[in-house]
Amino acid sequence: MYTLLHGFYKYMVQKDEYCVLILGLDNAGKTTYLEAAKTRLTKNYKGMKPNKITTTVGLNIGQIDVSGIRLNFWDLGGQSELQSLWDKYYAESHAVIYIVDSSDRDRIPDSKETFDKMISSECLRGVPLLVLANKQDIPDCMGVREVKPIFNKNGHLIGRRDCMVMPVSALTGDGINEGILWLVDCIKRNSDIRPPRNLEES
Ligand code: G3D
Repeated sequence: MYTLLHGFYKYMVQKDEYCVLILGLDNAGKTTYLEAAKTRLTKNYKGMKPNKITTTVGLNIGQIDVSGIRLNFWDLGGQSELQSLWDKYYAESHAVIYIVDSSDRDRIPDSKETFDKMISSECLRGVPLLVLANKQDIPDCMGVREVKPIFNKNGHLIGRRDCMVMPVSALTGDGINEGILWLVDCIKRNSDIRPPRNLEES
């Protein structure tokens, strides 16, 4: 009887767990984005003040429960010497959020080159991709209409995976929920190919 009840309890509280990588050049806003996503989507999470957030060096992690699943975010450092570590995480990931600093036109080619290298990886084949044109609150930044064609250019590298370019401001929080909800749908749809890890709720 105990085994039966325990099995039923496990079934009821079990959550599918997925890993989402947050990538992009240094200063793109990865850490700010993760903090903003946690603040918006986690009950009672107060969040850090923007002036306390420092650029990603190494790895920041965060967890959000949304739409019945658990997302584990890995925000990886974007400095060129740290980019070589990204591919160690590809095989474990279920989705990628790639953050672009839309206010820094000079670094767009660099960001695009890094993006192309990332999506060329076989280990990321078929993984849903959300490209965020961040810092939309800054006047004169590149709008999503300008960013989209640049990052959609190499269709053969993107392949048949779900891919979306969306505007966002990690600082004000505009666009955060929409992006995460879109990604959750894609992750669930792709779960036959990249199945979740099942965990008992802690
Ligand atoms: P990183 O983790 O990708 O390296 P951070 O980037 O999250 O540390 O952000 C780098 C800088 O960009 C920070 O400013 C941060 O406040 C700012 N930033 C991030 N997102 C936005 C945004 O949507 N709008 C604006 N206006 N600024 C943003 P500082 O001054 O601390 O370097």
